[in-house]
Amino acid sequence: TPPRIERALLSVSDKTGLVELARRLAAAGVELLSTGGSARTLREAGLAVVEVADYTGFPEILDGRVKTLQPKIHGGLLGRPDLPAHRAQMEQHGIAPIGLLVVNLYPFRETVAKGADFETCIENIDIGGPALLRAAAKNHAHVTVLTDPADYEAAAAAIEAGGNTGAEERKRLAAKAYAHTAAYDAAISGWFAGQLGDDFPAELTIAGRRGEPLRYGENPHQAAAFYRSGESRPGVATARQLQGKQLSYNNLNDTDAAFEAVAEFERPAVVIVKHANPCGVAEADSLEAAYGRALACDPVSAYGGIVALNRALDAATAARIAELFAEVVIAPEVEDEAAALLAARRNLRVLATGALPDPAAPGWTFKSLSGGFLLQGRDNGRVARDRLEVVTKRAPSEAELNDLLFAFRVAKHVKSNAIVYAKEGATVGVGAGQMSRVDSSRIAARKAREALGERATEGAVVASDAFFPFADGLLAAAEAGVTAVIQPGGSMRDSEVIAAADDKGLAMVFTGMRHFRH
Ligand code: 93A
Repeated sequence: TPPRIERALLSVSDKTGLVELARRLAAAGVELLSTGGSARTLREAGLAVVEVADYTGFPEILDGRVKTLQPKIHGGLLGRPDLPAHRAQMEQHGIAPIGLLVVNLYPFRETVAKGADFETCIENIDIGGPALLRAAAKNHAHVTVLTDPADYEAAAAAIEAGGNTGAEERKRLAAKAYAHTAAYDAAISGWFAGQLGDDFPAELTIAGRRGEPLRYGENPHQAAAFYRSGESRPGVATARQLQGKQLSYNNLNDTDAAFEAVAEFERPAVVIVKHANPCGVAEADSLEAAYGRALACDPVSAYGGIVALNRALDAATAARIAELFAEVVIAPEVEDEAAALLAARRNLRVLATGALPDPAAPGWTFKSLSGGFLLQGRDNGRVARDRLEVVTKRAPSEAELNDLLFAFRVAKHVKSNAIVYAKEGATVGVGAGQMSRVDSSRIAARKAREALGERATEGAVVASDAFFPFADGLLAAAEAGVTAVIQPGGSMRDSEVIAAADDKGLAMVFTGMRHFRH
């Protein structure tokens, strides 16, 4: 450990915990150097502070754009007291070592989030702060760098006890400082690209902050962590866990899929997800009724599933959910009586988000590949009733149309190839993730018969996430008894498929929009 810290430089925009830290440093005999606003805060708290401008003999100029960009400051942070040549040069130029740096940066992200104009955002790009952080972090063998008020307490305690922090701790703080400046620059470059209308800049950094710890990944031999992107939208990454075991990687993945899906519906709705696919979806006049019908679609798969609701979870629905073995329940709110009912299921994870995500919101999703990642706009497409094209001789009835739109919304959230049978606002069969569309059709029909009886798909409608490349998938649905079909259209063989639909007396509409999900 290097000798006692004699001098600290404090220059922060977020002044949380500043005065308390400075007080402890001063009491431990550390001299305080500081910039304009930070110095004022410290002086108002009765602390003795040396202004950087007084120390360097050079005033803050250019509206504060040049405050700490001075050799006496950077020399004090970068000089190595273990090298005689460094010590000699520092002495020659009147540079005193600065053993502790406390910096957090101009609130660039917060300024952008507030919707500030271009000039204001530019003014909130911190230049001197990152330079200080990078200098101190490079010289972490001799300098402690604090970027986060959460680290103040431990540093103050170490300085009080022994005059300095430990070498390992300084290394950890240095890594944190570089992560901080990297994320800061990523935010600036991302914002700049957006200003230029360039969604795909030549270099892209994705920044995240580690969130809840995860025991392991998809499988126990895979390590995993959750990172928050800092995206702030209602209902997105706002979940509070009210009870239950720690969430796993698979829980988070499935719960995200379930909550995004349930947010698609206006009426009270329930989505039950298993392995990232809905195995039952229903909307009804009450959550309880929707839950019953969602569960009935595939109660075998629902075991160990995720239940997502688009309304406050009420006691009646909670009582029904308590009968099932579910992994997670997620809802915008959880009524007290419902929470009390679920408390008996001690392992069940219950999440309240405060809001629903907006399915139409823009945004990005990415997927990792060997050697890189794919970035795309999120699938915020929604098919409007008045944009459907009726392609068969028979047009769908009003009731069929409601079910068609419902089924297509569900299909958007089912892995391709997705085939969804629905009747009266509930799925009756879901075929997911097959390599051939006709297999998805057959699987969905078979599962419907098993769960709901021979006649389950009779009078139902069917949705396909992408066009039927051949008539076979549609014929399988017709065989199962469906009366109406919704699909994007656009196949080379559309006319064959339409002829087959007409032949079976089906009504079919084209959406012109595909919902692949892989
Ligand atoms: O405008 S700067 O890029 N130029 C500088 O030389 C400089 N030095 C520190 N911004 C600079 N800072 C930043 O000022 C710090 O990173 C901190 O965010 C802020 C603290 O200013 P004050 O103490 O006046 O509130």
